[in-house]
Order: sequence, then structure tokens, then C-alpha cells
Amino acid sequence: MHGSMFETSPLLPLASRLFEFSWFRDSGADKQAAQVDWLFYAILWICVAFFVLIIGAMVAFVARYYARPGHNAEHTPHHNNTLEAAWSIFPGFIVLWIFGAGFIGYLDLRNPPENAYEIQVIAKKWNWSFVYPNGHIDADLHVPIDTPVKLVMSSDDVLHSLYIPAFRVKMDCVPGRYSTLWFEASKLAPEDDGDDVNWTDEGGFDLFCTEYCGQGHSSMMAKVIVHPSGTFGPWLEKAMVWPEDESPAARGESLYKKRGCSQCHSVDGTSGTGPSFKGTYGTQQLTSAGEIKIDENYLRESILNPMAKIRDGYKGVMPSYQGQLKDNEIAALIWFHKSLNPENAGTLPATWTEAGGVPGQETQGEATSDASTAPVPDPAATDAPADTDPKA
Ligand code: HEC
Ligand SMILES: [Cu+2]
Repeated sequence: MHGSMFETSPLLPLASRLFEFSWFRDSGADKQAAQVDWLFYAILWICVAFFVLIIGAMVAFVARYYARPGHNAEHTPHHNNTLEAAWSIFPGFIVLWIFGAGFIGYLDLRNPPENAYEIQVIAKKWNWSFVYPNGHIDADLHVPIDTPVKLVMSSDDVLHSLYIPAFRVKMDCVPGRYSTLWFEASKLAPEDDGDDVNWTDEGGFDLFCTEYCGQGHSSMMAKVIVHPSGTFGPWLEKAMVWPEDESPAARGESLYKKRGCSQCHSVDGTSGTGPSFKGTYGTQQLTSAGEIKIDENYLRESILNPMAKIRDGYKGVMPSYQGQLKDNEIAALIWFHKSLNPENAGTLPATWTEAGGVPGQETQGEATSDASTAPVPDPAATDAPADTDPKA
């Protein structure tokens, strides 16, 4: 189906030896990346060959025929049918081949295989949300290795564009419509590429927004984490179920960093695009709706409907997290906010159990069986059903 032309080309064994080296990083991280690189190098070397041929001939003719004393200009032929036909037809075939190879590669990139595992992507100023079939939402893109993955993408505000350089794929995210993209990771990501482009230090391939979308565009990044065979399903189930013995405030802090709140809210008292979270829990503040007390209700409302009450001195630019943060995540963020007021120190629950359990998570066993109703891709089973149609 996909990659057909490249796999069947008799030139491939020879060509791949010629093009074995690569100037690009992460070469071969994805099935199509190898094809894209191969065609890129083929076109590059065709250009190099013609460059040498044309410039070489020009230099040779200049050296041989330049005007100098004692040399008369020679008579030049006007016409040579054979030569003209040859230099038109032969390059014509090369150009047609480039078109054909590019077109087939394009069709491969545009047509995800039927059995692709589907992940929804929501782009928003200025972060990414990846929504898995079981409802888990992550700020990074986790995918199983050797499995075709289809991203169904949309935007909550302006035009964004999802770009994974290692996979050589890129597609716009458009408000009000779905666009798709697919890839099949064939390599685990490097541990931590050390380039500091992201706030996660987990390692993984870089994922960028590549359509200028405003002030925070350059920080609209995530990581692509490729899970080795057989570990993606367990990871996904675990991601859904929070351990009852973890600290709610610590979970909130990690969400604060991962879901992009840190871009606008500091925790050290300095005000950024938004007010600092430090020490304001329980205080009275002025907003567009008059004086309010910062409590759970206000925090929850501020996250889900930021325009309801706008703090004096700030602009209403915070995006709504409605549908993108679940109840347990909002609760964790509120615990984190609370923990930033020293007055609350010592009174906070150390674990979810002490806090009365993870909101929306009855018992761990039950939540696990819930989570496993969504199909988890298994690279071995090629006929896994592709479910969840977001357009339905
Ligand atoms: C693009 C910048 C931006 C991002 C990202 C952002 N906020 Fe905000 N936030 C603001 C601004 C500006 C305000 C003040 C205006 C208002 O109240 O809407 C604000 C207000 C708030 C308030 C009210 C705080 C107060 O002291 O009045 C809370 C709570 C809040 N944000 C939580 C969050 C959380 C949680 C996240 C991450 C999930 C987040 N914000 C992400 C810009 C942002
Ligand atoms: Cu963007």
C-alpha cells in the first residue's frame, strides 16, 4: 500500500548504498522519513550531477574559445537535431520520474492505513493536548513503536501547524475543521537530546508548532515519546489511573508545568501575562466583577471560564481549559495553588487518600477496567479496529 514505489524500485539497493549517510538528524525515525530522505537525496544528487555537467562544460568552452589576439571566431553550427532531442528527452524523463516519485510519496503521506491507531490533537495558544481513545489527555505525544498512528487535529483558536521534524511530517491545525496526519515510528527517541527546547526533560523527538500563532508561538512545543513494543498499552492504562498515595499538590505542580500554565503564571510572586500563583490563595482581590475571594470555586471558574472574572491589571487572554482538563486535574491544580500559600502549609493532605480519593476515580480496579475498554494497539495485530470517529 504505502511505500510501494520505493520498495519495488530496482534502483533501491544501489541507491541506498550511495545515500546511506545522512546530513539530517533522526534519519529513519519513521517509515516515511526514510522515503522522504531518499527522494530528497536523489533529487539533490541529480542537481549536483547537472550542475557539474553544465558548469564544467561552460568552463571548458570558456577556456578553449575565449577571445584573444591571433584567434578568430569560429563558425558555430545553428542546429543539431540529435543533440537537441537528446538533451530535451533525457532530462524530461528524469523530471517525470521526480514528479512520479513525489506524487506517490505524497499519496502515501496523505492516506493513513485503515488500521491506524487514532489520537486526537487540540492545538491552542500555546500548547498541545493529545487525547487518547480512553479519554486520557497528555501534553506530550506518546505512541507505540511500529504501529501506524493517525492524528486527527483541530484548533481552538487560530491556525497552528503540527510539525515533527524527525518523522518529516507537518500539517495545519485549522479552527472549525479536522485535518489528519499519520506516521509510523520505527525508532525509539533519543534519551534526552539535551537541546533544552522543551520544559520536559523526558527525552523524545521534538514536536513544534510551525505556523506563527502569536506571542507564545515559540514555546508551543511537545515531545514525541515512542514506547517499545508491548509497553504502550500499560502506559496508557497507568496514565489514566493516579496512584492514591501520591501528593495532590505535586500532581498539580507537574500539570502546571506540563499543561503550559507556567508560560503565563509564575510561582515566585512575579507577575507575567497572568497573576502569580504564589501566596494568593484565600486572599481578597479586585476583578472585573468586583472584589472576590480566591477560593476553590473562583479557581475552578478561572480555569474553565477565564473571562467570567478578570483580575484587575491583567488582560483576558487566558484560554479556556474546558474539555481539556478533567476534574481530577483541576482538583490537583487547585491543591497546588493552595500549597503556594505558606499559611496552608501543614494543613494540606499528603496523599489523595487523605484528600478523600482522586476525584472521578472510584477504586483503582474499577478505573482500570474502564480505561481498557478502548482498543490498545498491538503492532502484531495488524487488523486492530480503528474506532472513535471525532466527526460522528
Ligand atoms: C496565555 C497565558 C495564560 C495561560 C497559558 C494560563 N493562564 Fe491563567 N490567567 C492568565 C491571565 C492573563 C489571567 C488573569 C485574567 C483572568 O482572570 O482571566 C489568568 C488568571 C488565572 C487564574 C485566576 C488567578 C487569580 O489570581 O486571579 C487562575 C486560577 C488561572 N489563571 C489558572 C491557570 C491554569 C491552571 C493554567 C494552566 C492549565 C493557566 N491559568 C494558563 C493567563 C494565562
Ligand atoms: Cu501555534
